[in-house]
Amino acid sequence: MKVGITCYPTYGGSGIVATELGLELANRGHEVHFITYANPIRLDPGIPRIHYHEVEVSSYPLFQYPPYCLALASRMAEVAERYGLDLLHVHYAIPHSIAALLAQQMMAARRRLPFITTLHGTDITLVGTDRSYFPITKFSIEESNGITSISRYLQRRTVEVFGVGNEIRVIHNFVNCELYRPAPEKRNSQKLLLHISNFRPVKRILDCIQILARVRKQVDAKLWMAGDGPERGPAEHLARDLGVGEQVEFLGKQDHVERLIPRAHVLLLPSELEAFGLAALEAMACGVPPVATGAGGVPELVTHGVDGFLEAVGDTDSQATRVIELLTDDPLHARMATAARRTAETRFATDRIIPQYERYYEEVLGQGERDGSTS
Ligand code: GMT
Repeated sequence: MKVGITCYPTYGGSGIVATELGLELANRGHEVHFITYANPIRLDPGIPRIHYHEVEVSSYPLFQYPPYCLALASRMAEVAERYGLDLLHVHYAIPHSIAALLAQQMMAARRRLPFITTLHGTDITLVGTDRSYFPITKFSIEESNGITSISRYLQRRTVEVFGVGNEIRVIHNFVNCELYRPAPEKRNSQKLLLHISNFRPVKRILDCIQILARVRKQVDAKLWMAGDGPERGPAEHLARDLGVGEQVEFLGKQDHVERLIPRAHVLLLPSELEAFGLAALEAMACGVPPVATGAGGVPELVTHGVDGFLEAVGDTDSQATRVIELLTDDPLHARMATAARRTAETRFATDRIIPQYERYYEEVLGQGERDGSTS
């Protein structure tokens, strides 16, 4: 198949999932065209069957807001026509889904160009519910030829919030278990906690600092904070206030988290809400047990007490207690690390999930052949 993929190419789970999906599809012989405003992170140049088409948004003094959605739609239609794309697959509904709908309509006189929207999280739970975006998000879901959601939680929320009637297929996120693998010999000698995110308020990164401060009352541990975003300043400030400034290292944005994760003993994911929690899955694949909150879709991934721990949002005391258990009880840590790796391999490895996308693409393409429609 020839697939056009659009996502946010910056740091963030939805862009990472889209990029890794494209790489896996190309690996399996499909032709993949990324249509985005920048080269997606984690996409190295020169990979066979992968193409990248930049969306250029020209500015004009009249435009207070350059119309990115229109430039994207034009580029999608142009690439679809030139390379004979079979379908478009957009990640994160806003505004990618609407751009795909416009591209489809631009192509309609010539041929059918179906599009699939994958919902990732805040496109539904936060941004999509904002009054200014609600009607267009609902419309874009209803008009998509296929909709997937990265967890059952998000599927349920989408129906509750938007009252949409079309099928939403759950295809969980995945991890490349060859790339993300345990490396106990690389584990840091001092106990190491790790957090990876875009440091937005929903990630509650200040809780990571609180947890470290409590843990350090019993265990000599340090914390690596990978990523960047609006909460970094407050987190640095809090670390100094709690007297753990020296034990928290802010690493900035990291391109190769698969090299970082195996060095840690525990992953912290204290989020207010996660539709899935990709960082937890990446850690589990590396045999690093997550201590997370049971918010949103995380319980579909982490089984409390088996391959990680789930505690209430904001309950940093309980989260710190779980971290201490893992850092001080080696057999427990080893058991959970093995179980976490097994969960990643048996339920979320690429060879389990990518075929679900392939089958879904075929279904969506087949729908058009059956009813001979142009959309
Ligand atoms: O929704 C967001 O704010 C961002 C999005 C992203 O691009 O990082 O994250 C969502 O998608 C990830 C990949 O599917 C999920 O692992 C995250 O749980 C989800 N974030 C939230 O639901 C907050």
